[in-house]
Amino acid sequence: MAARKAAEKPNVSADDLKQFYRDMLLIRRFEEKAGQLYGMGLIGGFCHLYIGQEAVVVGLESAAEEGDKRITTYRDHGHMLACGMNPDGVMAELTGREGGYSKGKGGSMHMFSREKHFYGGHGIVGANVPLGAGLAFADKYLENDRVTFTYFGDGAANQGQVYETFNMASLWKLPVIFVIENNQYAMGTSQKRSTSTEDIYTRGAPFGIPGELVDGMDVLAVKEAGEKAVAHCREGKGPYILEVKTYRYRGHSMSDPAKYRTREEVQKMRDEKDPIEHVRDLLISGKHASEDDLKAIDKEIKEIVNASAEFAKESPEPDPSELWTDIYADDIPQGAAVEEDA
Ligand SMILES: Cc1ncc(C[n+]2csc(CCOP(=O)(O)OP(=O)(O)O)c2C)c(N)n1
Ligand SMILES: [Mg+2]
Repeated sequence: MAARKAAEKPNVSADDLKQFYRDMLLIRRFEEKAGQLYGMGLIGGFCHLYIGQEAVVVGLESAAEEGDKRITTYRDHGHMLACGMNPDGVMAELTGREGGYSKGKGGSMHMFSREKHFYGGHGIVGANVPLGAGLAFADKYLENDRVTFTYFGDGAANQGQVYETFNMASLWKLPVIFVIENNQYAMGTSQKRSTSTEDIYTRGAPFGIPGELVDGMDVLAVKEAGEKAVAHCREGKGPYILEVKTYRYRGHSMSDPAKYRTREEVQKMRDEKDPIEHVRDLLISGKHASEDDLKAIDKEIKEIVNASAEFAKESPEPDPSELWTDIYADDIPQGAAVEEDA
């Protein structure tokens, strides 16, 4: 893993640092609560937690502007919270309730928010990558300067459709940032076992797409790289690849025997590279916050997360008649989108 270059010289204000701490902690506590509700049988189906990877999405969201888009995989709760979606609606969707973002019909992997330009939540590995380029194509067509963040994993990076997408995105100079969240495992398969090259970010080179390796446990390094990639896209120079090296602390999904790595490996990462502890250290050592300030933030986050769990438990299950809704679009979405975005 790359050294924490940016740590010595924070490129942000004290308020920004506190916001990063808050945003990452919200994801961590939310995911811990989701894990608990899963254990209690309140969440069914698949559930992939983002614990350990928080700095990736929080750093990149800090480089985004209003109107920019994001699309990701099934490991998606962190992306939703980081772009400002309501924790109540996300938790209620996890528990399959009416108050959820997909009215309880989508679950963990299938939530969307047009308001926050969050385009899912996709269960098929690699399949969101061409969709992300499609979102960027729309923005190019509409001649605005928006950028699409398209997130996928190290495992997904071995899929053929990723390279078809690289080709077209480069040919048409689409404003898309391909964010490879390299957490070093694809389900139970390590990168070493499955991937021919160590540096995945170089794989855009044959298509003329610049790429960069980023320390994904350092939110400041991620922010810096994100800003560079965003500027590249907004200037009309086409796509950019960020391989963000990170680590997930929990299993691939809730049903993972985790036989492919040792407890010591996970513990070492937690002890030495934790992204939230990193920002906590910067805040305390730089005297930007006291222990009491951070305790107050912890308390506030805990309340938000507890409230989301209460909301999720109290929200009713969807009415069976909902089975027949939201299957086909009622209007012509292309027409509506053009009008709205013009
Ligand atoms: C096309 C396809 N093949 C296989 C699967 C099963 N599957 C789900 S997640 C996953 C591993 C993907 O790993 P990676 O891209 O590194 O993402 P991570 O889970 O580490 O975030 C696999 C093989 C799937 N969902 N879709
Ligand atoms: Mg992975």
